[in-house]
Amino acid sequence: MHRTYTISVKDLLKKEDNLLTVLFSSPVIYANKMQDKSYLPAFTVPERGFTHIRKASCMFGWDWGPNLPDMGIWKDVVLCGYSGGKIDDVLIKQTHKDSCVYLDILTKVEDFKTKTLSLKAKVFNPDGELIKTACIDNIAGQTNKFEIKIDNPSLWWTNGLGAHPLYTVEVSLFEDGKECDTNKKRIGLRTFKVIQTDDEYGRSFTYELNGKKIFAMGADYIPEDNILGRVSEKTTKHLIDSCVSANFNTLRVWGGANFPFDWFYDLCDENGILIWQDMMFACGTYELTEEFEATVREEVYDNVKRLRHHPCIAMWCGNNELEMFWSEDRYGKDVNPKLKQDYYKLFEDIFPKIFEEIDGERLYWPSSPSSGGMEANANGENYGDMHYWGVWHEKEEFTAYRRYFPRFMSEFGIQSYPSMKTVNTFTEEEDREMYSPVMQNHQKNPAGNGLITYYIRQNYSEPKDFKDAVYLSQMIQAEGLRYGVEHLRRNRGRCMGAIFWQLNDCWQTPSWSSIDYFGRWKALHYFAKRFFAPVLLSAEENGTTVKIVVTNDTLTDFEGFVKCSLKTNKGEILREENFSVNVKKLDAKQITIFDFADIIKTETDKSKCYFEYSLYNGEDLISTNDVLFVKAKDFDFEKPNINVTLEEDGNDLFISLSSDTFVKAVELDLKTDDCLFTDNYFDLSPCVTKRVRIEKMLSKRLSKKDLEEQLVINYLQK
Ligand code: BMA
Repeated sequence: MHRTYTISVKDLLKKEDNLLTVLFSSPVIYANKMQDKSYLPAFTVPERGFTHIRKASCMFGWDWGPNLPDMGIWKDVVLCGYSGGKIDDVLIKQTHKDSCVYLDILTKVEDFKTKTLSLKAKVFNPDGELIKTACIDNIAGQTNKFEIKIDNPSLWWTNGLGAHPLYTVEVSLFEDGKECDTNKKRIGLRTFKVIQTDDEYGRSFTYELNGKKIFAMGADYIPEDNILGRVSEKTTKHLIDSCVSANFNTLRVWGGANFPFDWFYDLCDENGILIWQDMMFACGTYELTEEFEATVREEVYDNVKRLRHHPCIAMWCGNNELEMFWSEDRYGKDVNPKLKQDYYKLFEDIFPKIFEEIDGERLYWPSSPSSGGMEANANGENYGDMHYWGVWHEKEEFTAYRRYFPRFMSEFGIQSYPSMKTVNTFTEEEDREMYSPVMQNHQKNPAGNGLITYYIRQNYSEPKDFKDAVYLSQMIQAEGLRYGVEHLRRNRGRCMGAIFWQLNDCWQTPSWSSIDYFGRWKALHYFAKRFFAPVLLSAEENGTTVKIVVTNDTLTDFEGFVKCSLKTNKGEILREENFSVNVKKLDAKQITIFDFADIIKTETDKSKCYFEYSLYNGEDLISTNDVLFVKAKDFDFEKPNINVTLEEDGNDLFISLSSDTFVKAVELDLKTDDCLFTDNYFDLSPCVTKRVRIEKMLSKRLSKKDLEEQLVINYLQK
C-alpha cells in the first residue's frame, strides 16, 4: 500500500482491447495466517498479525477506528509512454548565503541512447514569472547538475511567522530539440534544522526555521476516512484551513496509517504548516525477512523522493512508539530476541543510511517518542520527544501535565464525543446514551467511556442527559489540554513543541480529535485557537496563588499591558491590577505571582471567586482567560440572565452576549446548519460584552432571521 509499482507493459500491449486485471487476496487472511506461522506481538489492534502486511495498520482497527481492512488500488493507475529518454529523479538542494539562495538541481536521466539528449531548467518566482533558465546540452544520462542563483529570495515561513511563497522549478528533457519529458516541483526557500544541543536539562529538541528557534504547535494527523476513496482535496482543505485558523504551525503524520495524498502536502506548503513525517510502522513488532526488508526499503525511496522537495517537510521519523515499547520491555520476557535485533537493524542502520542517501539534509529521528535511539529511556522528558498519557490512560489529574518538562511533546490527549449532530447520523433516538450497543460499538478505546465519565465527574456535576454528557466531554478535553499546552508554552525554551493527539477522525466516533469526522470543531479546537495564540497570556493557579506568564511566539518584541482582576461570581471586583509588559520575540516571561490568601480565606470564598486576566496591545485584546480556585463542580455559579443581540453588517453576522453573573463555557451552535464562529466555548464576565462573528458557513448561508431561529446557546450549569 505504501509503494509505487512501475511495471513495463511494452511487450504486452496490443493495438486495442487492452485489459488490465488486478487480483487481490484478503489482507485479513494473509495477516492471520502469517501470525500463526510467526507470532509478532503488537498493541491496540483487534486483528491478528497486522504487522506482517504493508497496509495502513489502523485499517485493522485502532482505539479510534473500526476494523475494516479494504482491498484495492487507492491511487491512480497511469500508462506512461516515453521516447528518447526519461527524467528519473530531480533533487533540489538549497544553500542560503549572503542573502541569496543557491539551488543545486540534480537531475537523473535514463538515456535510451537513440538520439542526443539535452536538459533545460526553469525557475519561476511565486508570481509565476520566469526568473532563471539554465541548459545542459548533450547529456550522457545519469545525474546532471544545474546551479542556479536566486537573488533577493522571498523566504518561506510557517503560519503566524510570515508568508509562504512558493517557487516552481521545471526541468525538461529534450530529444534532438523536442521536449520528451518534464518534471515540475514547487519549492519554498528556507533553512530548517532540528537543533539538539546539550544543556542543563539534557538535550534540546528545537525547530529552527530561517535561523529562528520556533515553538512547534499543532496536532497529530490520522487518515481522514476509513474508506480512502472518500478523502478529497476539499476535506483536507477544510482541515488545513482549520489548523491555520487555530494558529497551528505543525502537524505530525502518524505512522500507523498511510502516507497522505499529494494535495495534503501542497496545502501544508501553501499554508505554512510543518510536517513531522513518520514512516508507516506503529505499536508492534516487525520481522525483517529478506522480502520485508526489500519492500520497506522501496517504500522509503518512493515516498521520500515524492515528498522531499516540499518545504513543509520538517523531519523524517522511523515509526510510532516501537522504540518506547522495546525500552519499556512491553512485549514480555518470551518475545523472540531476533525481533529486537530486527528493530535496530531497520530503524538504526538501514533507514538512516537511506535517508542520508536520498535526502541528506533533514533530521532522521528513529522513533516517536525517542531520546535519540538505542532505546535509552525512549520516552524520557529530557531528550528528544515525549508521549505523555498519564492524563487519560492513567487517570492523572489535568494538573499532572505541569509535572513534566518535555523537550518536545509529540502526543498527549483526552477523548470527547463528537457533537450531537454527528452522533445523530449513526444512531436512533433510543441509542443516544453512552452505553447503548451502538454507542459502545463506536467507542474503540475499551476504557474510553469510563474515562470520559471519570474526568467529567472529577470536574463537573453529573450530566443531566446524554446531550449534556457530550457537551461536558468536550469541556474536559478542551480544559485538560489547555492545562497541558499552556504549561508547555510557559516553559518555552526548555520545551519547544506541543503536538496534541489528535487532529481528526476517520469515522463518527468518540476520540481524542479536536475536529470530528464531518469537520465540526469540538470545544478543543476553539480552545486551541486561544492556547496557540501567537502571543499568549496564561495563568498557573495553585492554592490561593496565581502566576501569570506571557509567551511571545512572534518575530517581534511585544509591548502591551495586562489587566488582572479577582472577581466574585457576581462580577464584583475584589482586587484589580494592571501592568505594562515587554516580552522579547520568541520568548516567555513571568509577569508576576499573586497571592490572594488575604482575600480567599475559606472554602466558601474559593467557590465564589475567579481570577480574570487579559492582555492588550493598545486597544486590541490579544489573549484573555480566567481561572477558578476550585473545580467547576464546586463553584457557586449564580443563575445568569444572558442577553443576546444579533446584528447583520454586509455579509457578516454578529452575536453579542452579556450576562449579569459569571458564566462558564458558553457554547454557540446552530440547530440544523453548521458554521464556524470566531470564538466559542468562552466564559462571560458580568458587564463585559462578548462579540462573536460567524467566520465561515459550513452549510448554506444564513440571514439574520435564520440565525434567530437556529441559534442555540448552552453553558455550564450546576
Ligand atoms: C498514541 C497513538 C495511538 C493511539 C493513541 C491513543 O500512543 O500513537 O496509537 O491511538 O495513543 O491511545
